[in-house]
Amino acid sequence: MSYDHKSIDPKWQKRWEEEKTFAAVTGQGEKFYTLVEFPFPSGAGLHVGHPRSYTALDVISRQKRMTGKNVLFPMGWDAFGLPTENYALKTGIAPAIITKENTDTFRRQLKSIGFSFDWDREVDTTDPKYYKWTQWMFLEFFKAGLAYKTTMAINWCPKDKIGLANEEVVGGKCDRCGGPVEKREKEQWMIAITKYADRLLEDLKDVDYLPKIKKQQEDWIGRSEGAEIDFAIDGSAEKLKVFTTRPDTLFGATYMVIAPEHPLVASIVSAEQRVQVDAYVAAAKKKTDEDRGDESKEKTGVFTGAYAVNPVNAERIPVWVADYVLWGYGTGAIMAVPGHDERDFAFAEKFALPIKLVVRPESSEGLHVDGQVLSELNQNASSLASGAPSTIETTASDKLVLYTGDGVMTNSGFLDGLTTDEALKKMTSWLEEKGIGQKKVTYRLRDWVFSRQRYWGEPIPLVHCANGCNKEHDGWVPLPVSELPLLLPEVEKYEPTDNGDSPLASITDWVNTKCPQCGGAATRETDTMPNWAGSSWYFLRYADAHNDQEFASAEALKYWLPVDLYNGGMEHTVLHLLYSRFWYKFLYDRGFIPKECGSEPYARRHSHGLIMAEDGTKMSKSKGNVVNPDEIVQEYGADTLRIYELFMGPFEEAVPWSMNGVIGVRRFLDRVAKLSSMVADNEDESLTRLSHKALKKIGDDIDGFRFNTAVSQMMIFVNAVFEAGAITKPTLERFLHALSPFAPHLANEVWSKLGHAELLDRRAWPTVDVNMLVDAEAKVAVQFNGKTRGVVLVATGADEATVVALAKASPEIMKYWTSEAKKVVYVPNRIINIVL
Ligand code: ANZ
Repeated sequence: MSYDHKSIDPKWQKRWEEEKTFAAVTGQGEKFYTLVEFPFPSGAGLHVGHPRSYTALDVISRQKRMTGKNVLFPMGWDAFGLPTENYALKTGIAPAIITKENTDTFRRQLKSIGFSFDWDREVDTTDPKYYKWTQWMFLEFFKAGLAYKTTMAINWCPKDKIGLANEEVVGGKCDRCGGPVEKREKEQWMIAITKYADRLLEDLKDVDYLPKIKKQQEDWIGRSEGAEIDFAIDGSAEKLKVFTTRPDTLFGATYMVIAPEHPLVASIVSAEQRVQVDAYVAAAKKKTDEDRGDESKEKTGVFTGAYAVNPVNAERIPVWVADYVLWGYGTGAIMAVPGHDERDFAFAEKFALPIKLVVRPESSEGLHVDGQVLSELNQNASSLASGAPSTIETTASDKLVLYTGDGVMTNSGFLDGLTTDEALKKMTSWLEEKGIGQKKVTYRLRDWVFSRQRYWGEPIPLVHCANGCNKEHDGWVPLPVSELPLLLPEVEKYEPTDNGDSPLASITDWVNTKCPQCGGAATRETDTMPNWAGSSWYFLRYADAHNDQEFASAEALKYWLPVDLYNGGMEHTVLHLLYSRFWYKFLYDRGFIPKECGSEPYARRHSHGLIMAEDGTKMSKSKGNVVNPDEIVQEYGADTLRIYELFMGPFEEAVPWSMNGVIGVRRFLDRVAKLSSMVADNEDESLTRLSHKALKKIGDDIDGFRFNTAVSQMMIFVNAVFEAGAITKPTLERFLHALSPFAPHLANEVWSKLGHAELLDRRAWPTVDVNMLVDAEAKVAVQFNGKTRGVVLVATGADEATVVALAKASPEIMKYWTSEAKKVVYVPNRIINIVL
């Protein structure tokens, strides 16, 4: 058979579609829910990166079906988003029209690759039938008190007069016009995800995520235990509150730093320092948090002219403003301990502030330092405090100045001699007793900024009542559920307004409405939701995609949730994963997700590596090095693309595209197509064995995400068939089963050539004959006193006596058998050692 993919591919795709081969039926048998991140349907069409994840989970889904599982493997569109809106801005074409065109293209492309999606469950976040529920969920957040409005700084491009999402700010510049981006204060809807911080952290123990993914979630939540301490300001009634993870080092605090945005800056600054401080604060406003947190940049700062009083020793210490302290973390102010903190150390060195040592490495005697002892100290330090970064550095005068590890307290009054751990506890209780501080847990995680001043998002279904209904919510009144979905009105222009409000704000007859509570005048909220909203719950909708009474029925959720396996890019393992876990937990708490589903949405999360261009750089439109999957499918066939994407390298690693690799895979499939003409009544027994071994390995490799080695096992098998020259029908059929999740079109075609009318996809995964996994013959090394002197060929599992007899029959071996055996050690099928 020659491999004519142009007729084979559509033939089987049509059959799958007609027979609804991959429809998942709720409630039938044992379920398995495989999920891939649904794409944003961009104008560029499908990228070869998409099929990497989709093919992998398609293979798993197809194989699970063959093992009897009822598999849900759905697809949909994350279709709200900036690229579509920006295109609409440029062309004036409505985003809904652009989206329709783009999703049609994506659907056609995905179908041409033969993915076993259940297309009847397709979802689209921009479909009013879908976003009705996104809006409904927002109102649940609102009713639960988790959605609130506050003034926040947004990224503002003064040239385009447009609010920018964080993704649109690249290196402090507007991604659209390249001009500088400023911060602008605006009222924003927020969602209180921080209320769930502890649970989002703790429940990670119940899920099976790649360790690096768990770590990213943990780091993003960033739980820190420490204390808040109040410092008096000399000559002022104001108090300066700091957050520290090291209250034990309080005796070593030699200056304070407050963030430029801190409200105390204005009130404590001295007359002499005011001009300098104001200029510094203005400059800091222009920097991004990333720039400010960048450890490699030189520290900057200004003295405020004010002094704080250290509560443990009443020392007056200067208060500085510096942008390495971030507003929005802790209290936005720190006590600086340059002897034990790297950033404080760098700052103190630059501004010649005093550095005081209050912790010394536990094991070093006599800490009077000279160059000699210091080098030993350095060694001690790095071997101290397992895992903790520890450094000891010197100034030009060779004075010990920076030590970041744990140790023993010194120069610290009532803490002297205690270990770091003991001192932490003692200092914290001392502060609590005196009423100047307390234990405090801080998180890096911030509440979720949920407003966008953009058009192409879900409208927020709230109105502001002019009569002041709903006082406890500042006059914000939710629309009744019967008025959902609140449709996105059509506009003429997609530009935000001059003051940064969304384009919806200029549609007065939409904005002006009636209060659902009192019937009086009211105005609609004109902000829309972020892209993250619709993607926070799409996996729930797949369970029951056409339900118009609920977002999904309890019955469907109970059956399908949690997702058994979720795969996506590492770029989404922080925000999307965190938002959707939070969203799910919230719905779960409100009783909208049955208890049986568990409190985590994804039982297992995996991730794939990026596909790079042939030269190892990122594929990008501007560089013209993007590979179009359509071309591969047309020229080499869908199965070539599928197998190539899995064969190109280990699934988790970034790998460059290679056209030679594609051609190599096509050649392999050409050989597969010829197998049906090699069928004979007999075959070499080793080929039968190899087919079982291959089946076993391919099954194991699928489970372990080692798709590339599964493919190479198939190649080994096909080569062996060509070498043998003949294959029996049962052996070929066994191989076709194992091939079918990877190359379903060709596998079905060859299968049908063997006379089968039934789809291969409906067949059971074959059982491995374990007896076939061992070779019929084994080579046993014959050793005398541990030295190998020869080899005998035995039937697998032969006993010691047989091996000894065979050895004795060999004159070559008998040359070394020079005396009576004292002892014989036999490892079946491998070694016999004769001790003389
Ligand atoms: C004194 C101290 C001494 C500190 C020492 C560290 C080491 P994590 O672990 O990341 O939570 N800090 C507190 N608020 C800050 C802010 N808004 N901007 C920048 N830095 C801030 O870090 C907590 C530590 O980071 C705190 O503990 C504080 O410095 C600093 F030997 O206080 B530490």
